[in-house]
Amino acid sequence: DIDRQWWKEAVVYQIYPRSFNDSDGDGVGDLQGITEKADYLADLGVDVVWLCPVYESPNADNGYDISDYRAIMNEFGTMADWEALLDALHERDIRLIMDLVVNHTSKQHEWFQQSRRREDGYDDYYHWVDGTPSEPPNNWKSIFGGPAWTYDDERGQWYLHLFDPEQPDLNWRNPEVRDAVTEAVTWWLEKGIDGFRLDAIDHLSKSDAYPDGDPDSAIVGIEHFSHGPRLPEYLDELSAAFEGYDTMIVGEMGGADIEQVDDYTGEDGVDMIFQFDHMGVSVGPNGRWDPTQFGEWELTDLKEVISQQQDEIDWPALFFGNHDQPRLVSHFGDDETYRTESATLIATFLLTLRGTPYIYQGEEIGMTNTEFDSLEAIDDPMTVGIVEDLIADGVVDSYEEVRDLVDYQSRDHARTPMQWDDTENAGFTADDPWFDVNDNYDEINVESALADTDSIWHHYETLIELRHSEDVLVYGDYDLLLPDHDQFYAYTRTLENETTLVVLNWSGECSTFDCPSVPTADANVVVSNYDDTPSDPTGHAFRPYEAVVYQL
Ligand code: TEU
Repeated sequence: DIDRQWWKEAVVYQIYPRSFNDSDGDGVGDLQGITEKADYLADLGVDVVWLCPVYESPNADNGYDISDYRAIMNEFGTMADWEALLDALHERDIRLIMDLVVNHTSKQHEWFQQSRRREDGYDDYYHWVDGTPSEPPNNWKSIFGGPAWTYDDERGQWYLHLFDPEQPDLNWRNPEVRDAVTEAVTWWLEKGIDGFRLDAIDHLSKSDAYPDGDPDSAIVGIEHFSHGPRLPEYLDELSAAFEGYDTMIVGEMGGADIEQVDDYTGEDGVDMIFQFDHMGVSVGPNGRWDPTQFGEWELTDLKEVISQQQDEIDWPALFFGNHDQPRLVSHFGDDETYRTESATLIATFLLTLRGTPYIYQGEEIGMTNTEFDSLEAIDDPMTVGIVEDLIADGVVDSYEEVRDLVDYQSRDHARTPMQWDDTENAGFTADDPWFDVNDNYDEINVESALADTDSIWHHYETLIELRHSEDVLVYGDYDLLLPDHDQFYAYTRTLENETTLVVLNWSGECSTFDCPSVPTADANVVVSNYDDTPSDPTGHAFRPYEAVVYQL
């Protein structure tokens, strides 16, 4: 009675092409660079690649501002290069899902150009509102800082952009917009891809009018541009385009509550959703960019959120990092003394929870956050926009005062080039990289990880293999143990008569495990990040970040 789906049994690997591998020495990662690493991905054992946007784009937001949905960005190569990549992956039984950004386009997209000129058929493609150039239509803020509205002199109206001014929001109320999106989706499916990651889809539907938002909210207006009234209808319509194709569709919803997720999945929706509550345990009530409150988190809070996701979401999308987040070992582990131990602990967690796991490039070698000593060193429009707001609003006086927050939170941490070896530029490029390589590449790199059988990389490989061979890890029920313990995160996964126990000592201190409700006398160690873990966890003094999978 298991509802088997290939995308439930899959492990996904996310690639940020700009920073993955540069094949032609221009300092920018590219499609041929990924193809060169197809064997690398197959060796790691992943089943699906999620490719961040590779479409034509002026790169105001590194490809999340698309100017042509059916063309490849010049810097990344040609359509033939893309086809070669698809073939190389398929030959190795790796599927490919594309990132689809349809909440907004680039300002350079011809739809926007036609719309600002009020050309026939395109007049109503974006959110245009009358008003004087000095006063935006309402108080909504962009998720990237600053107002969510920009006045367009050419058309003489304001347009809405929930992200950068270069990313105008499409008007999904217009059925022609929805048809145009469906056409682009179908075009890619016909080219043989295996699905999509749908960007920022919680924002597709906006409130009917454009009323002011609560001025005290961390993102002013969010209640009017997240989970709008017509979102289920739009997703239902979009999902019709996937019918008849064997796809996996994962939607990103930065603002969805756990309770909302299942409303958008299933027959009339997508297969699964990235829900973000667990990423928020380390920030205060004012959200991610409050310079007075960040970085402290409690294991008991993480347990509560993850357990709620495990218990309430039909099929969770599992992730602890992506291209918008700090590096997972810096965020949830110890990126200094116990980097290897804590990175392997998080890997054990990711790959033994119920749901589909997503690995972000570099996690498999324990890549860490970097440091940004000035605003000029930052590429990410979100970090720049937010810091500028904090300074303009007088919350801080200078970059120096917000630097710790940036060093903790910037999206740029995830975007430093992949560290392949210890040669100059980490083997990422022969030229100057578009973005600085993290200084620690001489120590943290793929080449040395592959050579060391105890490395983080080999731990991922082992865990992926285990997940592929054990249904219980994919489909088994999740039951939390010791909910109030502040060092151990422990749980069982159970399927019919099989039980797996996972014990994670999520701390730099030793602690003795004792959980009378679980019979451990006949336990066996299946995987551990220490090589001499005894078979019975009860009474064992777990060492810093010791992470063990047992068969009971
Ligand atoms: O991110 C969307 C995003 O920023 C939201 O999740 C946001 O945090 C949330 O809705 C606020 O409640 C995606 C991409 O992953 C990111 O790289 C892009 O910059 C962004 O969309 C715009 O395309």
